[in-house]
Amino acid sequence: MPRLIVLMTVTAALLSACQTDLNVEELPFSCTGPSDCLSGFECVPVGDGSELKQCVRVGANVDASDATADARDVAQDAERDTSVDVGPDSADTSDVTDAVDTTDTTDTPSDADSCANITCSSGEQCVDGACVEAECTTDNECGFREVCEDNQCTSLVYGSIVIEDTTSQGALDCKATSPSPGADIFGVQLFAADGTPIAMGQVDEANLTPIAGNQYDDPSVINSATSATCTGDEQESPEYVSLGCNGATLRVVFSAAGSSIELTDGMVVEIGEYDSACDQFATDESYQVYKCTRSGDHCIVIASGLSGQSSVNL
Ligand SMILES: [Ca+2]
Repeated sequence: MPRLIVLMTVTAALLSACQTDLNVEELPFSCTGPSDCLSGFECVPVGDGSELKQCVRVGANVDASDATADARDVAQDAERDTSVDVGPDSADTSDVTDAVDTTDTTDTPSDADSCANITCSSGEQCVDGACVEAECTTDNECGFREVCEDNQCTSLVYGSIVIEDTTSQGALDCKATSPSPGADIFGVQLFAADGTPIAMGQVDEANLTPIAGNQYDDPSVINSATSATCTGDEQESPEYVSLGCNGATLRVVFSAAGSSIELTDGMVVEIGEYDSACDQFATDESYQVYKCTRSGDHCIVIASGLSGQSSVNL
């Protein structure tokens, strides 16, 4: 007896749920003949070449693409029908009520993953189970500061900067005996447009040019910097990274409260370079700065030909 009560309770719950959510207009019911469908509906092939049929409103214009997309739903519904009777049932007055409810004329996608099993041809993308012309297939088809992602033009969101050393190989600073070849970066700091400090930069990626004589080849020293302005301490105990000339790169990100900071127009990045900021020595080293996405996949040059301490507008 307890088992029967449980069964009845589950069945009642299932039927209740079905009656609440069911909308006959939107659910494709499988059928084998006219007698399987409600009054006002007819049993027609789904249109994808299979033997599956479904009940549709008499005279309804069956969309071939919808029929293709819904073929899987028909199969799923058929499977569902074997466990819970949600098909047309003249004894079920709530279903009949839903069947004649024509107020809902919206074409709701039957499945959130309606594109999961659909492969579109080149130049097309799947939207709600149908292949349509893609908005883009390459970045070149998108606007300024946009990229093509998932066939849609998306605005770039910047979240890192790259400092690239552009010191020529023939520069005095790049000789093998130089203890600090290339630009010598001790801190990178982000400021708001009004000059308010926002965050110190942290090294996310470094590709230094290896030079045997480089005594300052640890990029992580930047992560301990508290300012991008020379305070004098650097002279007593120089803590900077020498990039190593000609193409070496350092990518820096900024974060606050554990979240990456988006770099927006108007912000300013201060780049602390040791030789000019702290020593006041003339230097023949140079670098340029890029603004990049957080991952570094997309970058644009925002300042070039820099030497020594620099303020760069983002
Ligand atoms: Ca140097």
